[in-house]
Amino acid sequence: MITIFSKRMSRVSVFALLALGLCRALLFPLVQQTVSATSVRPTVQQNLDDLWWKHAVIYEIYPRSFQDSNGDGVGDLNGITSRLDYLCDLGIDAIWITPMYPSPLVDFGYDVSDYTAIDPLYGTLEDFDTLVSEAKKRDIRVIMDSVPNHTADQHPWFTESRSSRTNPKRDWYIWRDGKGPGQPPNNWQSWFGHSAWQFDPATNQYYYHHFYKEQPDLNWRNPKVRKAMYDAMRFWFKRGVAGFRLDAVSRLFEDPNLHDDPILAGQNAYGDPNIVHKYTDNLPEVHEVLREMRRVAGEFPGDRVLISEADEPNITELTKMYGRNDEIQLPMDFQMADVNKLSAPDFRRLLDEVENNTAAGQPHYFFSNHDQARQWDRYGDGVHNDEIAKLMAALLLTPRATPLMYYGEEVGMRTTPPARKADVQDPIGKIGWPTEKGRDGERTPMQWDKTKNAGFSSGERTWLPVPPSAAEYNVESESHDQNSIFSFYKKVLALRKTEPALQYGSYVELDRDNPFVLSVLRKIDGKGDSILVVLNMSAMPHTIKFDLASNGIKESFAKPLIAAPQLGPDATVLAHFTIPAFGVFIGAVD
Ligand SMILES: [Ca+2]
Ligand SMILES: [Ca+2]
Repeated sequence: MITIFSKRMSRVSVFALLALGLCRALLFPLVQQTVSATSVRPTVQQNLDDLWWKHAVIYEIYPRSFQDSNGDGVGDLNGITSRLDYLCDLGIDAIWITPMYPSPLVDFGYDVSDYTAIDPLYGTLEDFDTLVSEAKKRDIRVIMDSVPNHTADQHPWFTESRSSRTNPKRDWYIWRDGKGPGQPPNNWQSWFGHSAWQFDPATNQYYYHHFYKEQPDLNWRNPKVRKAMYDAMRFWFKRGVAGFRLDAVSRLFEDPNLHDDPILAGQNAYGDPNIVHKYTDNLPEVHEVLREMRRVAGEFPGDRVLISEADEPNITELTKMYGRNDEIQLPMDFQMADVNKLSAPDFRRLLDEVENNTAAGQPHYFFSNHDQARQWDRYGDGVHNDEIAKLMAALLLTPRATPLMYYGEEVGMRTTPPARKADVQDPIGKIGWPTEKGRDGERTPMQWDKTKNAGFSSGERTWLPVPPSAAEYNVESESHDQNSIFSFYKKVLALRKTEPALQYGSYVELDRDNPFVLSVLRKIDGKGDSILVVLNMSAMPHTIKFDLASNGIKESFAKPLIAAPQLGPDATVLAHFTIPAFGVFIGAVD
């Protein structure tokens, strides 16, 4: 059960109103009547705008799967626009939409053939402009994906580049001679298997591709390439996008001397020798480009944000992404995402590391995305998955960080891989079946309601099947159930907006040696209550002795704000605080 104490939730402070912002003010005109929004917005609004990405909740939308507006079975821009009220009501501040550019769809949009257009499958530029302006009315920002490492092989730049060795765009890509007949220039491997070099008979040279052969890498050492890509970013900034999520940025540069990568023991899933991508990943030149991209973002008002996808292996590498506050504001933290087990010590250590990163950068956490199996089953134990889904929601939404949700996690969507090879859409799954079933399982249509295709599409067929779990796990059904995963997300997201400590408060880890329970205090000195978060990551109840006097807490018990399951009045006494199996407690302490 989830408990929210209505007395506290009905408290309307000036701060809460400001934090609620336009989005929710639109939904609750009564609140506007209580305190005039215009009379209180200016001073603090300035502050909030300066730091919008530090207190925002970002929501990733996989556009093929969110909402289909025209019955062709594929999600589209107008579909997203039609669901903005839903996102607003949920409490989302920004949406990141994965690529919608024209694309041959070899890698479902991560092979771009035009950086300044919308693929007709998803709509038109006018539809995009409508989405941005409608989102703005609800105080929701729109973040685009940027795919700078490579283009599609159908991009006109590559068509030109491959046409002759003397073409002006030849040097926009990485072309090299082979070592000899049938021998690629070196041993570099593609992320998706086999040699990273593709022979092109027209000019008798090889081109480099870190990903599929249909995704030739751009040559970021060429200033003309940089200018073209930065101009593409400017094109979208001018249309009002709030920032970019930069795909695969650590792969922007390769060793110009083509050193072979070191070989390791064993083979990978594609049957190739294991190697370290030493000479094609994380070269120092990457940071020069990130600084340039940040300057491009800085040409526009409104504190545009850069988010990076970079699978950084440790905190040192992750910290480099921030630069000196002149590179990425929000580097996605893959270490947190990929703990892959419920472990209080592991999460405590990682949260602590990022919290104390030497760049003082803002942490950016997520658990699921379009490349990762969904958290419902990845962290679930097969029995208590719904309880654990709420635990993971609290773990995502209560630390001092900018959280990134993935569409559908709020209703407990699970990974549903294709049952037959014939149904596989993701090329990885086609190559690797049945060992590797690809990423279709985490990209299935959004589960809105119990109607046809779960409300995703009126078409006869959807591009991926709607999972059977949609009958039970969907927005409509769960919104009528106070104990649902969806209701839990809504309550925690709402609490973030009303409790300053959850948005801006410091982050203090408590009971640090506990092997099962993660306990955290969020606190702003002299401003509102402190918030105690207790997450039991084990299947057994645990009793904890909290002594918070040194943290300036005078009361001897915590007042529950959200708890799942509900706790009895004795349970929240700080001296012997009892948290049930997989229990979540979020409470106020003074
Ligand atoms: Ca459609
Ligand atoms: Ca590259």
